[in-house]
Amino acid sequence: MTAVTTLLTDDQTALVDTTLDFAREHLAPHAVAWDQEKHFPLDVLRKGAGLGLGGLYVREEAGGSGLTRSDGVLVLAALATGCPSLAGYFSIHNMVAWMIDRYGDAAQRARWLPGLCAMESLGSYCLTEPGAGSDAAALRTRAERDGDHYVLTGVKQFISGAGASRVYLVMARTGGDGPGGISAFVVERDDPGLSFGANEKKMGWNAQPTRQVLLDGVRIPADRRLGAEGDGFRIAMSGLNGGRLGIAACSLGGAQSALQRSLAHLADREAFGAPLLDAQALRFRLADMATELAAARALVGQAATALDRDDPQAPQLCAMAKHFATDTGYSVADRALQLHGGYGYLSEYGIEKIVRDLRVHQILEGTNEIMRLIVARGLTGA
Ligand code: FAD
Ligand code: 2MC
Repeated sequence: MTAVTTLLTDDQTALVDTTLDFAREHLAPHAVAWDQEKHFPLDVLRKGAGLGLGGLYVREEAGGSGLTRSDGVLVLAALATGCPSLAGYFSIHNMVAWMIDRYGDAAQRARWLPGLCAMESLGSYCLTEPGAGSDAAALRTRAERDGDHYVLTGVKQFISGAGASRVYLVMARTGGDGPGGISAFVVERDDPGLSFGANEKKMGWNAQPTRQVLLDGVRIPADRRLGAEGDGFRIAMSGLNGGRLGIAACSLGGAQSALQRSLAHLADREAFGAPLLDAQALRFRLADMATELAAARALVGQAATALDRDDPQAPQLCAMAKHFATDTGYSVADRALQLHGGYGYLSEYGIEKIVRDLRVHQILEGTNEIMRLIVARGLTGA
């Protein structure tokens, strides 16, 4: 069985193989050190951009790779076999680039997309606030219109890539309460009034920074608004549909790597006079892990197809896939740690890092409780 999926077209196989090579050569050998040193490897991101990883879903005429979501999830899963944390950042960056391509006008696309596709500029997605996480439509950052400008004031919490990124896609309130009062803006790192909190100390995802983004009267021209006033929440949510699939794919790749390491370890490790791989209880556990991953992969693929077809059920399917694949990924990685015995608990084996990295996938881009809420609303219509 291939590392990431089965039943691929020839083009998809080539895409996956190229990305697996990149992950094997440029991510995997350094993943443990990046985690320990909290190093965000900008040079490696740019190398990835050389393969088209900076604009996965951006149209080709704007410098992107023009991939479908079905192809994109394969790429992100392959990347995550090398480092789920860095793959997770690639996913977020690509969510921002896609939103600008999808909702930006020609001038906005020309201004930001070349740099984003080359990863000379990195992107950050700024929705969450200290007082508004799951209930994102309760956000309080304000964007006050002042002639040809907006003035943004507020605090964004837990922003991936913050400080390193140049392009900040910020959701802010231009109108009244609720989702309809929210608009989307691009703030640039050099805009006066923008600053960042400390790099948060985290359980995992240490190969990328997470900081507060502080907006203190940031004055930007009105042409930095993406879409119409009041469209910001819908734009933010439509970005998250694809983003959630990206995170789901990163769980698949991280867990696949943990499974493969377990196979190698059990084949190598002897106890009671035979390789551990001969123990039927452990073989059954490996079979369960592989089966559950295959089921998760199928659901992610189905949701990606729905998004590619603009199916009205795509948001629900993306939520199902995110919830199912990230729960499965974490559970598979945790079982892989157990199969490694004490060695699984040592940093140098890289397994405990995968467990820590995959844990947050159950929380970010909408917690798995919120994913259930979205699915249930789809079922009940309310
Ligand atoms: P809360 O909303 O306070 O939720 C607390 C608990 O209550 C959770 O278990 C939640 O599921 C549960 N809960 C809440 N409401 C309900 C309900 N109605 N029914 C059932 N259960 C409920 N955000 C960004 O905008 N950009 C980023 O780049 C970004 N990166 C992140 C990186 C990291 C490492 C982390 C940890 C977070 C990141 N986030 C980012 C924020 C992330 O999206 C939020 O943490 C997440 O959406 C949950 O919000 P919260 O932390 O405020 O939890
Ligand atoms: N796709 C498309 N449109 C959507 C959508 C989706 N997934 N979800 C909501 N909308 C639309 C919805 O159709 C409605 O549109 P209209 O006004 O045309 O009717 C509008 O958005 C408002 O939606 P709701 O009425 O459902 O809003 P509500 O406030 O009740 O609930 C909820 C929205 C809970 C689904 C949303 O707040 C949510 O997803 N919360 C989780 C927050 C989250 O995912 N944060 C992630 C931050 S990013 C991150 O973590 C990173 C690591 C980058």
